[in-house]
Amino acid sequence: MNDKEYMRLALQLAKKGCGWTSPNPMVGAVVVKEGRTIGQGWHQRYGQAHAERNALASCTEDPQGATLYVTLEPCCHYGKQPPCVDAILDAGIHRVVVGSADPNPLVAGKGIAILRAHGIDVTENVLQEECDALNKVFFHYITTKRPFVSMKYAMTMDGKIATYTGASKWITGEIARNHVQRQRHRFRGIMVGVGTILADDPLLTCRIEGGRDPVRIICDTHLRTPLQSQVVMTAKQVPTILATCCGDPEKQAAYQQAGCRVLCLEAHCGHVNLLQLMEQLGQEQIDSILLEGGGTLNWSALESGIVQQVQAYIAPKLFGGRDAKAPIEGAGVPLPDAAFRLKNSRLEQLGKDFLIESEVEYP
Ligand code: AOF
Ligand code: ZN
Repeated sequence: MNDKEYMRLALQLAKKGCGWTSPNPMVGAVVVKEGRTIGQGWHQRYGQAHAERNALASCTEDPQGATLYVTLEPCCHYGKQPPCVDAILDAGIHRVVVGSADPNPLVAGKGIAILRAHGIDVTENVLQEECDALNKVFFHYITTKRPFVSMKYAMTMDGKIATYTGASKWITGEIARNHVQRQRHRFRGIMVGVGTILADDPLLTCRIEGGRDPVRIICDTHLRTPLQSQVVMTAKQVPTILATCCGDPEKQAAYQQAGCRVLCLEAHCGHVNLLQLMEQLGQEQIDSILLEGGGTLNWSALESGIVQQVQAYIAPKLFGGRDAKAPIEGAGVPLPDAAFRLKNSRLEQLGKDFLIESEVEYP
C-alpha cells in the first residue's frame, strides 16, 4: 500500500467518530512498520484520547521506527488531552504523514514544526481535499467560533416544499429521509422557525438507532410556540432552546418550567438577530446547525450571512399551485445578478431522489 492508501484507511477510521467528537474534529490514524499495519485508532468521543494516541496504544508491535499516518496535523498543546507530538516522539516514530493542516490557533503548523525539529520526516497534504472535507464543520467553527449552518429542505422538481393545502408528508422517499436522519445525528443543533412548529408540530429528534438528538433551537420572536407542542412537551428529555425577542418574564417562565431554555436576543428587522444567536450558540460549543426552515427563517438566515451550506433534496415530482410554499421566501433578490451564489456542488442519488449539496459563496 502507498501513502494515499494508508491515508484512505485513516479517513475511514476517522469517520467512525461522526456525531460524537464535536466540537472537536474527526481524526483517524494508522501506524505502519515495514509494510505491516501495526496500529489503528480514531478519535472516538469529545474530550477523550486523540486518534494518534489511540493508534499508538493499539500497536501489536513496538512502533519504534514506524510511520504514522494521521488525517489531521498532530496537536502540540495541553487541552483536555496531552500533546500528541509528545506521544509520537516517545514512541520513536520516524515518519509522519499528515492529511489536513490544523487551523486551531493553538496548533496551526506548530505541531509539524516540532516533529521536524526532532528529526522526524514529515509529509504533508496527502489526500488533503478529502481530509479537509471531512472536517469542514470543525474548520469553520475553530476559525469563526460560530456554528457551521447547513440549510436543508426537501422539494419537488417545481420547487415546492408542500402542496397548496400545506401537506408535505412526504415529498422524498425513504432513502432520502433516512439520509436526513443521519444529518440530525451529525449536526449538534437543529433550527426551525415558529411557523414550522405551528404548521407541522415536529419532534425534530434523530430516529436512527444509536443516534444522538441535536439540540432543538426554535426561532420564535414573539413566543408563539404552543405549550402543548411536541418540542415543548419533550423539552425535559431533549435540550430545547427558544430564541426570542419577547422579554415578558411570565411568558418565559411557562416555557422554562416545561424544561426549555429561553434566550432573549436583540431584534433585527423585526426578527431574532441571527448573527447574535449564532455567536451565543458558538460559545455553548454548538459547532453545527441543521437549518430546517421554513421559508421565512431560511431567507433571514441567508440574508444574515450565517448559512455555509445548502442541502436540497429533490424529488422527481411536481405539485404546482400558486400558493404552494417554496423553500426560501422573504423578499428575495430583485435581479438574477443579485443571486446568492453557490459553489463546489455535489450531486448524490438517493433512491429516486437527488441531493444537491453546495457551499454558499459570500462576496
Ligand atoms: C481531537 N481529537 O484526535 C485530534 C485533535 O482539548 P483537546 O486536548 O481534546 O484538544 C482538542 C484539539 O486538538 C482540537 O481542537 C484539534 O486542534 C486538536 N487535535 N483533537 O479532539 C484528535 N488529533
Ligand atoms: Zn492530539
